[in-house]
Amino acid sequence: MSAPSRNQKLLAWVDEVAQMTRPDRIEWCNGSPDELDRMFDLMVDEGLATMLNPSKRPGCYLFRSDPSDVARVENRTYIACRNREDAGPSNNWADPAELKATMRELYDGCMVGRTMYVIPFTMGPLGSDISRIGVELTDSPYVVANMHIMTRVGNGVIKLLDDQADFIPCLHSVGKPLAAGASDEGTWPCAPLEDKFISHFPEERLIWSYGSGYGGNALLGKKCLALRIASVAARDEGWLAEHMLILKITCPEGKHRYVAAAFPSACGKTNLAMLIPTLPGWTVETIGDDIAWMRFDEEGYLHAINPETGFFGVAPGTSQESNPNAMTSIQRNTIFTNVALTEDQDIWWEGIGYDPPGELIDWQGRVWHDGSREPAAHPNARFTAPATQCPALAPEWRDPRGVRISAILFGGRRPSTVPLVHEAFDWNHGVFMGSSVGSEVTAAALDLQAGTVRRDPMAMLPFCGYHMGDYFRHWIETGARQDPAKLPKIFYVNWFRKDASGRWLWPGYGENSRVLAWIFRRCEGKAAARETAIGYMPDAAGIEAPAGVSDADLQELLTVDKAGWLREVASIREHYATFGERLPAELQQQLDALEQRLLQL
Ligand code: GTP
Ligand code: SPV
Ligand code: MN
Repeated sequence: MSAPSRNQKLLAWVDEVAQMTRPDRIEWCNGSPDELDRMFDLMVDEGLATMLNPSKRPGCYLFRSDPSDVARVENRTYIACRNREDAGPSNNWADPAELKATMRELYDGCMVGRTMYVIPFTMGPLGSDISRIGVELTDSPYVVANMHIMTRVGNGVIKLLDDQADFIPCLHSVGKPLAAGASDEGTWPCAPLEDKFISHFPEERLIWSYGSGYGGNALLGKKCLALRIASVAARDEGWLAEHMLILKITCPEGKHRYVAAAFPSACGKTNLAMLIPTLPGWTVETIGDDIAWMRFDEEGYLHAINPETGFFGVAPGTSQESNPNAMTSIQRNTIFTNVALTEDQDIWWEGIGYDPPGELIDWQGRVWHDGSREPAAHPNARFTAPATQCPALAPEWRDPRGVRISAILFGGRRPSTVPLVHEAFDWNHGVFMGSSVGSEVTAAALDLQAGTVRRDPMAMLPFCGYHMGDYFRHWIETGARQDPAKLPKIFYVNWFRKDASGRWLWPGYGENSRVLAWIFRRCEGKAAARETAIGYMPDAAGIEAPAGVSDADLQELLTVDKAGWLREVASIREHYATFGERLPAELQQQLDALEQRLLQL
């Protein structure tokens, strides 16, 4: 097929990569439904995909990946910039020239026996000045299919490229060349762990990924472009690229506001974005569930877009009870990866809300019975579903101007200390809150001491493409340029409090609407708050308690635990020390001032 583009930079790059990787053929993607069907047919033929029961899940396919290729690989993820210091303490650094030399050897002939797909895509609505164009070259039809759902692929982008629009080159290979005439024959193609590289060259706005076919490692528009590369562009250009959901909330009187929220991976963004309020008269609609690109407009208000067009959501735990909107979203046209298969060709996972209907095939293709020791679905099994299938999707989700953000929420899993909700005194105090976000881990999870907190500033620890100290400074400076009266209010929420016996103090999910309502009223200047050492907080009367939450529980959820917070201060001090001189003095001052306020209690 001749190349359907006149973009010289693009043509030259495709040519150069083809000479290095030597695919059998090159195919330009147009984003059409036919193309998507063809990818699925191809993968069904090769035994990589299973078509699910068309009367239960029309247009749905199941994939089982390799056990070495089930999640992002943070220790194989690199930020390759000239100076090591610019990558900061939270990133793996590599010298760009050395990393390229290593990877060129791996890429040499890596697409032999395969097709190289050229995927032109945009992150963000076509023609929005916040949007970015990327082109992914990949030898994985699974990636093509996922990119179809998660991004805007096709002819509209090709047109923009014809006018010589700039683009971010994203090179991807599964790292498994095929012998002449061979096919994958049911084996998920990828390279061994030590050959996997997820590499970013932020100074040239370039992405090179090798050896993994899964999720954020391979769908390069998502974490690689829309967060790691975009965070660097945002710093240089004065905007924000964040790991945040965006939701629309409407109060009983009919007024609406938009809220963005950053929680670490698997800490409830998809759930909050699709929440169904238990509080009568309130509604929540979805704009996005993972990434927000935000920019101040000429009037000084912060606007956000969701650069994606789909949800790549955690499957286990998703049920009619916990997230009905997600369950509806995945009814059709959805890719399932590493979930279990039922006898009637439907999906099943732990926490889906009903018992397995008979014998299953687990995520590794083995027969599985109820009571088997290992989970049937991988804990990071995911669905890829089009956003348009979400019943709660707000119509303005694709508005190129974005939506005006009234409030920014930070949060994580904190069984103790951090109250249900508190509000920052001002922007810099809010940046301080975001910079200190942490999530509690178990000994099993990360080989850390149980009960310790892994700090994940603004939920961006694995996704910030430069020095985190500079990132904090960027947040401070971005706010400082604006009229403080127009800045969004910043809140710190925690749905994960437990009492001494390990019982949840707060039921979460739809009941979180009670906290959103207080936040909404604060934005209107209507809700009362008391000033505490850690920020503004509601009185018990400010939050309507849900069933099962006693007065004493609510009291505990809304109390400042002085001893706990003094330990928190010490822990944040250690966290801050890792950033050295690049930690903004403003944040050190925030921490010192917090300590002083606590000591006066
Ligand atoms: P990524 O897609 O990895 O970025 O994560 P995410 O933040 O979208 O995670 P997701 O919404 O899939 O998180 C799901 C996990 O959070 C599940 O274990 C849920 O049970 C849990 N969760 C979500 N909301 C709540 C809540 O309000 N309370 C409690 N206790 N758990 C919650
Ligand atoms: C996350 O880990 O935060 C995700 C999943 O959203 S992935 O796209 O694989 O990074
Ligand atoms: Mn995420």
